[in-house]
Amino acid sequence: MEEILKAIENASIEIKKVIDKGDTSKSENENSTGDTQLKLDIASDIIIEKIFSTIPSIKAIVSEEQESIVPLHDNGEYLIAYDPLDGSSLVDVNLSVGSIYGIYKNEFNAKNIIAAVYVVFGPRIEMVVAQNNSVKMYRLHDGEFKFITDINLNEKGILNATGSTQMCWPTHHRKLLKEMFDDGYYLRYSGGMVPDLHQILLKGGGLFSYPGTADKPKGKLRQLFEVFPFALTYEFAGGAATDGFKRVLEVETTHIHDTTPCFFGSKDEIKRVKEVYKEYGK
Ligand code: P6P
Repeated sequence: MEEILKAIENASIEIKKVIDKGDTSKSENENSTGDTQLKLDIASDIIIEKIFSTIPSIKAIVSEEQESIVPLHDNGEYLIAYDPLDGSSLVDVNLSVGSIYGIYKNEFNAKNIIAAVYVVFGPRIEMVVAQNNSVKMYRLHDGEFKFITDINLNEKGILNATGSTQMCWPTHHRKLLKEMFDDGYYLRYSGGMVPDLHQILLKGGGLFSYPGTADKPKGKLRQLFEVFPFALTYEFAGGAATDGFKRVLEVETTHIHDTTPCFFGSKDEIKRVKEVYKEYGK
């Protein structure tokens, strides 16, 4: 694992240089989910794949930016699914973006995820590592990632990050969110999954939701390289993650680009989500 973490550190330093160069124009291509790829997405993906290909312990990788599984080393122990630069279109308006990595053993599915890493490219570059039931944050300083703090969520928080658009929310989802705002929660949503979830972790808790919606009944966020890594991180930080009904880490994967409705948060907020969704059925 250490060599994988080092590789992610090195890739992040290279990705930062690409972000600073600032070519945020669109490429001619679309990724497998139909998103138009920015040159930033492709450049970040190339950096990560190149570095991972030098690590014998990595058996195969899955990237948001590539259609299929990429085999690397037959005798490798780890499988890595990653989103090289999530929310990359936010670079255009100078908002924070991030990379997300799910580290799996044997198979790309929820029950086989063993660790997660995300990197936030914001005013500072911070890497968060979830493994062995702990969540640790490191910050890039003078070319080195230095340990800053362990991250733990409170039982209940005060932030509410509300994904998608109100017109697409199911009625019961709208009711849930309105009741939370009436209880004094603060809306904190940038449209970047990594900074939005990072903020809730660092500010002690709350709820991030991206439900099944009228336009995306199975949600928008991808299981292997967005949802499962953050679900593991939130659980290791003392919180929880659900699809509205069960642990998100019990969701079945049938295709490497599958999505799922997802809610991440402190235990109290996730309990509240499940109560509302149970009452309304779907
Ligand atoms: P919406 C960015 O495109 C992304 O994949 C995540 O980073 C983010 O949480 C979500 O989409 C935002 O989606 O529909 O709320 O704009």
